[in-house]
Amino acid sequence: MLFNTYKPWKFAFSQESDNIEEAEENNWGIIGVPFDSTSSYGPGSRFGPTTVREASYSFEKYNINFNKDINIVFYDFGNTNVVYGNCKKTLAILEETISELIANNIKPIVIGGEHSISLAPIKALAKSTANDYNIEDMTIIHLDAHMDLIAEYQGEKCSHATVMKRVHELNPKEIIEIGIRSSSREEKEFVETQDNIAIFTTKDTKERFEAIEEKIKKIKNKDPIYLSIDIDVLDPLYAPEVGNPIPNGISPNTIEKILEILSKKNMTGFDLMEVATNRLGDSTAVTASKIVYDFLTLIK
Ligand SMILES: [Mn+2]
Repeated sequence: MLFNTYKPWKFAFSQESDNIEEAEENNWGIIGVPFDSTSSYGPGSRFGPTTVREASYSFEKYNINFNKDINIVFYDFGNTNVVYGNCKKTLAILEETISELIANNIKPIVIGGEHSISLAPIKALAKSTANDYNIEDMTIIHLDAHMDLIAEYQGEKCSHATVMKRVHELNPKEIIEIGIRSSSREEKEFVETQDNIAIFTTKDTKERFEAIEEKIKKIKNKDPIYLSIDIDVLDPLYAPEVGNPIPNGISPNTIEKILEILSKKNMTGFDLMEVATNRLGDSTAVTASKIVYDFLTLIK
């Protein structure tokens, strides 16, 4: 690349080359998924990968909040093809792409797109033989206003509202949901019958954060963790442009604290979903981009 030029379709500070054959192993790779076909309220998360990446160019190499430079080697491999209107086909394409990443020893960071697509990277990690673990060892940390644990939504199994139910069917060690403040009775009753789903409400994040900290710290250091963030976990004041905004959410400060705890753990994958704006510089896109930037600053 020439001096004084930049590529706003690639995340800032990512490597120049995105040739997977030349990529260094044990690093992270960004994949965007511009899919929003099952969105039930606010559409537009197909623009998330573009607006989140573009917003990354307003951050410094030095991250003052953590007194750290962003010095990790990571790649931005662009967006996957999607099949609009077809959740299953889109997930199949993404799973194949993520499997290729994992086979090259690169851990996925997926930028959505709607939340249904989280299933594909988790499935790919679960199936991979390149890993020295299986899904029964994996904890999913899920930050969201919603549980996403409904069996079917509008008759569809493949939906943004059902994604954690599908993940749960893969039999992970545990799903820890944080920031919850919206649930159907069906979901709440389902959770009560399961011993590998822990729910921390938005109120819990404010009144007993130490319980969340303790819960995450209890995960063995060698055990893999996948982090899935639906940006609607934040209060709509910070992130108004989301598929399903719910008032009285958490603050970016809480996410910073959770990222700091997680950075000391064995992170195996990360996704950030549901940024639904097509406006460059929109506060939701900037806030989401900052979360990806903080993750990359903190992660080993
Ligand atoms: Mn949600």
